Amino acid sequence: MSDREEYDATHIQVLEGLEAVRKRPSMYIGSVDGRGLHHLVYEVVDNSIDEALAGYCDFIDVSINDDGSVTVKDNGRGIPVEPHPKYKKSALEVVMTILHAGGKFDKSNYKVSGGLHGVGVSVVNGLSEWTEIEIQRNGKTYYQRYERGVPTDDVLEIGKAEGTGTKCTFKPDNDIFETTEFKYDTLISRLRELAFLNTGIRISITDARTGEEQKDVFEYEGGIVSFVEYLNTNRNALHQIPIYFNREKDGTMVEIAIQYTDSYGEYVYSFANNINTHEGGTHLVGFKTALTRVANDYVRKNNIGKGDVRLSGDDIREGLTAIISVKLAEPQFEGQTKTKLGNSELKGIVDSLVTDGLSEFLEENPKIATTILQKALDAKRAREAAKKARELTRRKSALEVSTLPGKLADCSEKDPSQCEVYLVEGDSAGGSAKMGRDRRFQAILPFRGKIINVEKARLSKILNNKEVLSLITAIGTGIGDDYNIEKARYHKVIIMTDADVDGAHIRTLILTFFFRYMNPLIDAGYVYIAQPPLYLIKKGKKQYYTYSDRELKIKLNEIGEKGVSIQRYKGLGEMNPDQLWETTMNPDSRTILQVTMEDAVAAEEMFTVLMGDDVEPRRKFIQTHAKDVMNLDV
Ligand code: 0RA
Repeated sequence: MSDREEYDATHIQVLEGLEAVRKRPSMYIGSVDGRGLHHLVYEVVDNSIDEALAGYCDFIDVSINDDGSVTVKDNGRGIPVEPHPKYKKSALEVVMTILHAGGKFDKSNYKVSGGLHGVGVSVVNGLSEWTEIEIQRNGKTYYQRYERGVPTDDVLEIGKAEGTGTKCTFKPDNDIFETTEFKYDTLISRLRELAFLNTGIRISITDARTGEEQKDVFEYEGGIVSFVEYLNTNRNALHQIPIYFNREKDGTMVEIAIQYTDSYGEYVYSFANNINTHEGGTHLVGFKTALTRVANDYVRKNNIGKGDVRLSGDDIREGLTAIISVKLAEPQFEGQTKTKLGNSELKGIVDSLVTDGLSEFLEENPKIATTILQKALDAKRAREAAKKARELTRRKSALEVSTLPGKLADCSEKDPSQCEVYLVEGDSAGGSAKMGRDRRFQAILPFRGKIINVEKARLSKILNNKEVLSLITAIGTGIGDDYNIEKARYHKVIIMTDADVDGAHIRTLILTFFFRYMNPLIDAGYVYIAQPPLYLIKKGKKQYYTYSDRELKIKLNEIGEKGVSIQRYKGLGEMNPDQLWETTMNPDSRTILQVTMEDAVAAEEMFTVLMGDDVEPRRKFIQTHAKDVMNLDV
């Protein structure tokens, strides 16, 4: 082939590649909703993280700009701009326009990201209305712009440069995404997580949108030890400093940090190459196996408890907060959501690290060891007592009782996939919802007051709570180990609370309960949050509802502010049935937020910070996040 023909051939290949991305965006980024939108940012940031892990970058700056675009800037080596030997054009242009081209220049790069998101920055480019890249390299600044993935010009030299780095600004395409509004809080939790998982990188984020200005900087010298301390902010630790061990073997790095608290939950998170392995995998299995074995060995050797005690994995993990982070060259991601680590060698590596590290720790800290193991023994006794009580009474457990709660106004449709249940705070709102609903497929379960905080109690006590019980029977799936998602009576469980701090608190309590005991319900995508309007604007005969302060401002600008009256809804009870239906319940006009498991850590933060004993962190959190709490997107 002549150069010309070769150029044409690659040109066509480029267009076809990005055309495919635009035609089937979900194949590349999972979805075109808010989640997919945020993945664009993670994709670009991942490339900078790779550069940092290769040892060339220690600073990443993310900003949401006023025009809705996002900029990611790093101080790495800068994407090469020299001509690419195969494609006969700037390497930068190749990376930006050819699918899967990224990172192929430099095999020695220790690429750690690229499991879930690693589709390449060209995908981001293809799904953006426009993208602008600035590279600082060789003492010069280079620039290229693209529109829907297509370069508008060659790479241009636009000035001098002092250091090196890459700056990428992109504006997600409205034609592709259902929403193009970035959420600061969603970005924050992932960026904070990345800063915890990669010690020594400073990651800053700025929201430069009018009315939303804020900035945060994350840098954790303590790495995952800081991560565990952070997760336990609001819990009472049984030992002051988290236990930490790490090991490197054949290019695979394993790091573990653990800390016990007096809570009853288990908070173990595993990561592979910075990706949260929600579905677990070999590293997690290695961890759990070793933990249970070491604990039992210690109990036997030191004669803790009386007679022949055998702790189960659940016993020894009660009150445990842990991060397991592995970095490896060729991760195999398996499972339904590709978040299960499959590499078999990891089981042994993690097992032996935990065995050595934890045995040593327990031997050297007998006091802490006794405290931890006493707690495990308590857990075991509680479990056994609950089991005995069940067997003795031979009474069908409350969960199996088939009668539906009296407060439930059920729907007439029987096919669960068509059915919705609204969990409504307060009797008066419950009344409006009952009148306003479409009774064919919408059920209403009103509840009063605060439901029990499941973080603070064992299951047996939780089941004494009336509100929780009616929730369980209405949903129909059972809870915990006996969970059966097939029995779900509704495929949409919609939490509808007031748009104030109390409402947020109640919603968080319910979510905590779902998160801990009905996890598959969230996983199945059945849990939603209703979005009642915050304001009713009236101008002449026209009425408008707006759902956030930002939307209110925009609407007021649009309609002019003369002769306008604004009503702020304090509670659902202020709306009449028709209004409630129109704004919040009518499937044709409402917005409901699907609750996802994607960021269990963010949920965890929300739950612990809001639910903890300490009033001060909660007050602070609510003050700084009041509006996000109301717009919770777990
Ligand atoms: C490959 C080679 C080199 C740099 C990069 C990739 C690179 C990519 C990105 C993406 C975002 N920030 C980045 N920074 C660097 C450099 C090879 C060399 O200079 O020898």
